Amino acid sequence: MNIFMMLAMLSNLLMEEGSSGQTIDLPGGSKMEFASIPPGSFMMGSPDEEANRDADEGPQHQVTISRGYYLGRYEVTQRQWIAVMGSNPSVFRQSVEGEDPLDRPVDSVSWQDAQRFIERLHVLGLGRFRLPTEAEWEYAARAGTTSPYAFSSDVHQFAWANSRSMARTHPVGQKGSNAWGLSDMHGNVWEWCSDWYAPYTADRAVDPTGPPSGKDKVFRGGSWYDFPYVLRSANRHRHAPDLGFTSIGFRLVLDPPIADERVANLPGGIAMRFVSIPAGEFTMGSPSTEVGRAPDEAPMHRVTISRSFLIGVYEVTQAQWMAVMGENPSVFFDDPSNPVEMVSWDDSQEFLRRLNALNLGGTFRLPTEAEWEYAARAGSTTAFGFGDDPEFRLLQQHAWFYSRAEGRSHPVGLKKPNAWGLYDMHGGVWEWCSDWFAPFADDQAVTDPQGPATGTHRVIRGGSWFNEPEALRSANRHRHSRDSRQTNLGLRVVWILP
Ligand SMILES: [Ca+2]
Ligand SMILES: [Ca+2]
Repeated sequence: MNIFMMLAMLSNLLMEEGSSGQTIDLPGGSKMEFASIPPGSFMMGSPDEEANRDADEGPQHQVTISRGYYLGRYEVTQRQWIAVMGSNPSVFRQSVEGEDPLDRPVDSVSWQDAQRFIERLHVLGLGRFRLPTEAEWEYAARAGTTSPYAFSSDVHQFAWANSRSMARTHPVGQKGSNAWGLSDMHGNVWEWCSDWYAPYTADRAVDPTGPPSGKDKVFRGGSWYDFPYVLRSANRHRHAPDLGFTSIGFRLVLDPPIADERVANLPGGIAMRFVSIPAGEFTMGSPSTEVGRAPDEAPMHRVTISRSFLIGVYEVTQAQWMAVMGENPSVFFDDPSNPVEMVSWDDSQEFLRRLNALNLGGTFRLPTEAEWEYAARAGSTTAFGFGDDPEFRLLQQHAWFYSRAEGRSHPVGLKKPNAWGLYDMHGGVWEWCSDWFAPFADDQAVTDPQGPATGTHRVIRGGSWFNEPEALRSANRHRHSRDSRQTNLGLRVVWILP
């Protein structure tokens, strides 16, 4: 092989390396690097014969990770935490020659603190971030291995652990990386996962997310404080979500952007923008601990949305309603970008009938209640798409609601979108769903639920400019008779393409 062939091969390798990750620029010039993790299957947990194994690492069971994701190459550092949050909760800030303390992982952050960090990243509009599920974490830590660690050499060669850590954390990445380009999955600091802790079952699982509620959150990987065997890929640990420790930090998942946007061109040059929502699974309803939660949001149950769909980026505006219907019934009619209101559920059906008659391809309809909540959550399990916000401090950045809306509706899209690019899912105007209202039946998992066949009221969702913050939560349910017209009630459209 000549030198040019070697250079060509090397540049190919570099290009593959470059294209297999993502880099996010944080405020103040620091960066956060992510490695691309492929979909696949693995055996989660440890075999009975693994040395120093804990009973809760079994039974081993097959887990499929159905979609690729990006996982932080490193634990979140103190520098990154400061860039986003403006403060540093870490204990290990001492100066050591040849080391920048800010390159060490942030420590002493609770699971809830990690959520606040994620919320802040969302507010900054830097992408769709979350903690890894426990399954995603172990899958990535193993990087294809089935051995106790992702490495075969001495533990201290590849991880900061107990006797050689000098009783502190170290700058991330000093011990190299596993086969998938991830550093310090073993040791340095433990890493919070999104799951509530629960014992395993032997069942095969696809994209498990843990139980819908619990007492303790999972963290993984062992730390500077722990004996080497604690750092094993399968080892599980847990704590209450409001506690921080000097041995626990976290790393983040970056989900791929949802870039698939479609435009329906209405008469008169009026556009209606839609974004593609992926098929998937989520937990519908809210936990009893959620601030403002109502009894009809229970029981929580798993819902599968079996096929992707397009949903309006915005509530239907008055301009769009007029383009299709030729008239504007709204009370707040001073701006055509305001959401249409004073439209009943029956009116919305006539709007959709005429919209479908334009033959723009596919079918337009209202979202089901399940599709609506799935889209509002945008992957979140918190009270709002952007986080729990129990004191409603962040809500005004995302939504129009009572006490912040000056007693009226406002143009769509002025607040921040959720992680899937949807505006005003919280607040603005309530949005009609296709379902008749009924209590949730039970906690059994369901696929593409449509609501009952008959009823007296249609579901509305999301709260409005006239409601208190509690009503704007993703799980909150409300209803009106199908002929009811309100100044704070409109709609958003789903588009199903063949
Ligand atoms: Ca670690
Ligand atoms: Ca709304």
